[in-house]
Amino acid sequence: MNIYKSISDKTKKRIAILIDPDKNTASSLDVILQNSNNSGVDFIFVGGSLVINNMGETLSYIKENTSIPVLIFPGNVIQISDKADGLLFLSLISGRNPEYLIGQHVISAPTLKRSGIEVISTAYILIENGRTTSVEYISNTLPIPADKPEIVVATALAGEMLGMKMVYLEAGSGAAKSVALGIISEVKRNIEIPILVGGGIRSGEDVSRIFAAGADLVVVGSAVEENPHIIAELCSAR
Ligand code: 1GP
Repeated sequence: MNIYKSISDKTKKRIAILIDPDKNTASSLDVILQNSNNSGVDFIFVGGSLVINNMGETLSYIKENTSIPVLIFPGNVIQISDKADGLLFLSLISGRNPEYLIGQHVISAPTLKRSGIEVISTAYILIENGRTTSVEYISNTLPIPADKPEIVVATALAGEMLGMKMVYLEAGSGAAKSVALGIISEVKRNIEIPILVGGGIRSGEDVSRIFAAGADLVVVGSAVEENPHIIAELCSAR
């Protein structure tokens, strides 16, 4: 399957559930996967800022229990695996840390090439949300201030002009506030490539508003970890 082709189909809105291998046991994974299968989740993302548990084992377990396409959402190079269908090749372009702009990419590129999984170049843009997030701390970068939409737009445009295939507007996992709707709509007005939005999204209502503002794909992690039964509500907001 061509994952990018499916994400860039502008006639459809997509829901991705984010699974952090460190925060799930086999039994909590089972409930998430059952709900995802029953509700028609579009993608499963797997990853996190840290990830101490075995990524390969979690990916294999997920693949055995669902036919939903699985993408690695890598926090670093050790999360790379050939057990997924694809990988978001994230460059943290809101930051100025070369390691997360290009360093980890150089180290992982030969392995990714050999793996044969679909690699999707993604402009990863971290936006301030009122609390320090793991990605901010681990990547040692500053998020873009939430009251500077013009900087977010300029950054997204630069990502598009550099040839990146998608933009991911990230408030950070467990964000106090998700990315402001005004920021999403401004980015939407300015770029053509698909827009992914994640961080702090907690309900079907949140999802509807974010889609209406212009997102093509919404990513939800923490709210699903706390209550996997919310997946049906998230999916019916498409
Ligand atoms: C984090 O955007 C994702 O990278 C998901 O965030 O855990 O807050 O849903 P949440």
